[in-house]
Parts: sequence; C-alpha cells; structure tokens
Amino acid sequence: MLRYSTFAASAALSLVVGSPMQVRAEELGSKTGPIEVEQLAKLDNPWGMTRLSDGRMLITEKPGRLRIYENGKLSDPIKGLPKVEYNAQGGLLDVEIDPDFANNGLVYWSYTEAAEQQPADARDVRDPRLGQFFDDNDNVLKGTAVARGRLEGNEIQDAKVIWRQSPKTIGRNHYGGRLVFSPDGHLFITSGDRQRFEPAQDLGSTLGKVVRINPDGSIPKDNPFVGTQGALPEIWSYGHRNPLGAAINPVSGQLWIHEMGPKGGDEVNVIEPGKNYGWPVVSDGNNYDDSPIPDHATRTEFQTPLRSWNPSISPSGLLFYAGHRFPQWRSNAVFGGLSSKALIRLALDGDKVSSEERLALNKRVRDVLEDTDGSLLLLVDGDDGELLRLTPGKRTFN
Ligand SMILES: [Ca+2]
Ligand SMILES: [Ca+2]
Repeated sequence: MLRYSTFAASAALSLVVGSPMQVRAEELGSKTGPIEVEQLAKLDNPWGMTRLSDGRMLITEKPGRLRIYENGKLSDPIKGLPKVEYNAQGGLLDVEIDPDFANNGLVYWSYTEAAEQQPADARDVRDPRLGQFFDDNDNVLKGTAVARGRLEGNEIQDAKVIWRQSPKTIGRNHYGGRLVFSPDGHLFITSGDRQRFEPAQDLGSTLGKVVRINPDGSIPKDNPFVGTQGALPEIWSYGHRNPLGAAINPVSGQLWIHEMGPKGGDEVNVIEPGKNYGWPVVSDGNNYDDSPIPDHATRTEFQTPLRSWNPSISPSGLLFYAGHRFPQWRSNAVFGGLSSKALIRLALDGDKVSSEERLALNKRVRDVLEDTDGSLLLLVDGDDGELLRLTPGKRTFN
C-alpha cells in the first residue's frame, strides 16, 4: 500500500543559490511520480499559514510571531497582536483571512491566552491519566482564544478577541486551534480538550468541541444548541480530543476534521452539527498507560470516524487538493503527520477512504496549504522549522 521510494534518503541535494537564503531541493518518490521538495524559508516553530488574495502569505510562529512571506522573504514580526502564552503546545497557533479580505483586510488568529486573574494557588488536581504529560510546574491558568484585526502594512490594527475557550484551565497541551471559514461565511474553530477528558462531553464547556461563530464573534442563530438549557450556543459538535486539522470538503460542502487520539486512535471525522464524536468515552486507541478505552464500534450513539490509525500518526493541518500540478491528487484529503513525519494523502470515494499514501518526508509536518499554482506548501514543526514547497519532480524513476 505504501510505496515509498528509498530514493529520498539517498537523493543527491541540488543546491540553488540566489534567493535570500540557500534553497535546498531534493526529490522523493510517490505513487504518482517523483516530487521535488524545496526549502523556501527557515522558521522558529511555525504552526499555521494562509494565503492572502494578493499572493502574499501569512505564517505564524508559536512563540508569538506572525510574519508575511512575499517574494522569497519573510517580514519582521507583525505588530499589534495581543500577548501570547508560549509553552509546550501553546502559543500563537493558526491564522486565517476573512472571505472578504481584499476589501476589509481582516485577519483571524488563534492563540493561547493566559487568564487575566490568576488564582492565588493554581496547582491543579493531579489526574493519573495525564501520566508523563502532567507538569507540576505548570500553574498558569490559560486557554485557546481567537482574535481578529485589520492588517495594514506590517501592523494589525484594532485587534479584538472574538472567542475564548471556556473554562480556562492549567495544563500545557491540547489547545486545538485550527480555523476555517465555511462557504457561507461562518468561522469554525477546533477546540482541544486541554487534557481534561470529561469536559469534551459537557455542553456547558467549550473544551473538546468544534465551535461555529460569526466573523464578529456573535453566535449564528441556527447553531444546534442555541436555546438548549445549559449548553454553550457556539458549540457545533462535541466529544473531540485535540483536533489540529479542519477543512471544508468542496464536494459535499461539509466540514472535515482530524484529531489526535491518545495511544493510537487518531481519527478523521466528517462533522455534522450537534453530533457527539465520543471522546473520552470511546476511542480506537487506548490510554497512555495501556488501560483500554472502548472502541467506537461498541457504542452506536457516537459518530464513527471515517478512518482511525494505530499506531498514531499525529495528524496536523488539512486541505482538499484542487490544483493542477498533481492531477491524480485532485479532491484528495491531504494533511501533515507529526510523529509519523509524513505527508498523508487520502483518496476518496464520496465520504469513504479508497486508498492512503504516506510520503515519508522524515520531517514533522505541522500545516499544509495549496498555492495558487497548485504546488503544495508545508510547514515543518520545531526549532529548526521550515517552509517547504512540493512540486512534481523532473527526474525520472525506474
Ligand atoms: Ca471519536
Ligand atoms: Ca480503544
């Protein structure tokens, strides 16, 4: 199933000098032919990116920097963003532009926000299921937030928080934070469970949810829990763990997400309003200490993932390919893998996965984006992060 050429590991690097930084290019094999991988820029823990309508790109770096990439160069950090709480999985996360960006210049970003009022003693109650992920030194009350502002030159004007995860909690991880606009102009936000498990089933909390809001932060009247006693009206779906990928399937118009499972059990889900996706009651994986969690198949009241992975692939970033550079990839779901260090491609037959390919880049892929010319842009995670461009290779394979 996975035909990955060993050529990548032994590929000679062709060096091209001429842009502000050295551009390295290498080729790797795929089911659909060779692919050229070119480094466009080096970045510090990049997390999210989006294209502006004029060909520029916005890229986030988790420590709190938002930069413009244009003509092979990265700008200085954009001024005017609120303070970001940078720690472990938290920091500046995703970035998206308004559907009417060309006219209103509005940019949206997700990030980790510390609570204004920190409790006097913020030590959390130890949860044994957190295992190695518990940190006694982490005592900052914080949560995911989404803000928007108008991009003017290299500054954000009139930044305003339009959504906050509720409640804020201690803990370093599981912020979610992917942003995507629906074709009818609503903003979807993925919201992680903050490693708190049960709140994902609690409609009075926005931990472990997909949220849907209007661009100004108000609540659409047709959200599924509007008017439900005790439920927060921005909730669109629930029972999620840590979704780091979201995209609209252009064929069905539906929201797709994927989410990280615990030990195994990463999922890709088609999202329907008001539905329960099961976490932490069911998972196709198990707890980190190997204690079992029942699989989705044991409980019919929960939505079943389209596909799940054991062992974990750690999916991040998601797009539906629509370009011409990789014609055989058209309408496929394409996303990054962190622990799997791969680009993963799902060929689809309607809402069924017909085949899967993993391109072993040997790099933690954090986000994916299709460029205007149909090439693919990838963000590589970490201190030695990168912006990469993938195009069809010129070399011929046997
Ligand atoms: Ca699930
Ligand atoms: Ca299980």
